[in-house]
Amino acid sequence: MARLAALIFDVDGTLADTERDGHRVAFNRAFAEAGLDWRWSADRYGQLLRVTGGKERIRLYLSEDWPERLVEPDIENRIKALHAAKTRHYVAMLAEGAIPLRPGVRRLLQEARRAGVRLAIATTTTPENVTALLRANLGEAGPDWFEVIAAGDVVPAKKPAPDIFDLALRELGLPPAACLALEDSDNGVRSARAAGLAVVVTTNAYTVDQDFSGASVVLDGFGEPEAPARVSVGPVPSEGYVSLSDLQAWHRAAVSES
Ligand code: XBP
Ligand code: MG
Repeated sequence: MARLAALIFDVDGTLADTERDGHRVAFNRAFAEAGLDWRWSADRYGQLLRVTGGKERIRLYLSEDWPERLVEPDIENRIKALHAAKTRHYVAMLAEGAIPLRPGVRRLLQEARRAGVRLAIATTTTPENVTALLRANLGEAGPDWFEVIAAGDVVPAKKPAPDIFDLALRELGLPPAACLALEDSDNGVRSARAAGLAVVVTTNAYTVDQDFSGASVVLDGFGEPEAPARVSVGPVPSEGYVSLSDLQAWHRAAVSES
């Protein structure tokens, strides 16, 4: 039976609640800076989250709200420039400490490190966003906690395609049965499952009503001793909050079922 050798974390929505008060705000700042009167409300942003990737999200917005702009000859360069400005704003927000890790994340990462369970990241977001989030919350060496950081445009297709999890597995040198994915969204679950991984989901306000078919366990967060997690699919964590031993047990059950 495969032992749990590595945890592969999604970033946005899983490690931290980055979307509504992070990425969305940074997009709006980039739009305003470029003199555009585009503004994404929290609700509109929720609709646009159905595609992963910031450049892809701008394209989706244009196709729905400004279709005539999508056919302008230099539109791809404009999208790239807007996205680069958005990354600059987002990284600056992180450096100011605007976005904390979700409850239980730091505790679980520390537990895994102590137990020799390897850590990896598989995310759609831009690599500098990941390192900025980890530095702001775990200190300068935060990114080094993760042996593999698979992020952004380095693969041909973003989630829900399996490519980014496939890349993380290749770089870890592990088969999917030796790993567990931690995700927050339907696109993330589909991506991880297509890569052959068992998945545990921690939902957030944007994803709570999504279809997580294929996930082993769905909870509202990892929880902490003083703030237990609520489970909607699968077993209840043994202490009320998710510990490494729960993840190991859930991984064992998922692998033996498959
Ligand atoms: C999150 C995303 C990303 C971020 C924006 O995916 O969809 O697009 O919203 O990041 P995941 P960029 O949860 O899989 O990390 O603007 O840097 O693309
Ligand atoms: Mg996510």
